[in-house]
Amino acid sequence: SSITQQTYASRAARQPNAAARQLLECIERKQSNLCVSVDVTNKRDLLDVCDAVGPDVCLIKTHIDIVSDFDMDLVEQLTALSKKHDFLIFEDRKFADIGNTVSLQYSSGVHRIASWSHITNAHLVPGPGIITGLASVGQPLGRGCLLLAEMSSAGALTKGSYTQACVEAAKNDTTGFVCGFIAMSRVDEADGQPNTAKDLVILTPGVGLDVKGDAMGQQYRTPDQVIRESGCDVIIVGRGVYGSLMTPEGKQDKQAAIAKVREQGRRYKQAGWNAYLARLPG
Ligand code: S5P
Repeated sequence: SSITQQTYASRAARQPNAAARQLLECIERKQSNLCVSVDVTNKRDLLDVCDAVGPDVCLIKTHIDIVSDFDMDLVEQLTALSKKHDFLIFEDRKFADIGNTVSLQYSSGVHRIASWSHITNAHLVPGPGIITGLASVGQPLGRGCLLLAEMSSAGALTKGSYTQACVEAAKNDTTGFVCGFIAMSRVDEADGQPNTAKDLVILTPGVGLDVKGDAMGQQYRTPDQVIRESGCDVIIVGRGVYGSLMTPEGKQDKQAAIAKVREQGRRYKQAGWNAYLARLPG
């Protein structure tokens, strides 16, 4: 049957990739298909948001290169929070170079992403060598990689035969490292046929309940549109959750802002889970 008819638990049981299996198990355990994208530029805010929403998420997504005061202590504290609250970590690095270069970017530099991030992602623009390069680092560590098959922003070029090439690359991947996609729809079943071959998880950004987009091309849909109507697996929410921290009032009264962040986290968690329950067969 279609992946959209199956429970997260049954999919976890047959998931070969360790990171994706842990993610599906965590989703089931916490009844949360919410990933919060914490796109803030200092350590304190990043850790405070993670601590606030931690109980309500399966996954925290980072852009580690925007953190001005980054150091390895941040990674240690983030890892401690992931254990305290039971969530996985997804560094949204969007690798996009030849295999040899991405293997170095993934393992080394100041960020040493592979050492702490359970999941990362890559563009297929350079061809399948990017998977070989990243897998040489990540697969021995039990990490997982998502291919950016579709993007949320207006005018994105990730469509048609490019999207299909990403799907083929994921289905044909022999490293075991590719475990799914960033996509806006159930791309692995785009031909209308159930994907019975290989379970692939679909994580979807561009999710908001209150606004339709931003001034730079971002486009939002609701958790129900993403999970129930489009058959995706995880909602990724950034400003919809942490936004109150960025306002002048939020900067003045951080405690009140963090309380609002926690509240939004609960709201999106509930919306995402309700949409999942609504898509399962009666
Ligand atoms: O197509 C995409 C892919 C990604 S990973 N569109 C996106 O918006 N993202 C990321 O999701 C983006 O980099 C940002 O970190 C997050 C969306 O943030 P929001 O504040 O718009 O919810």
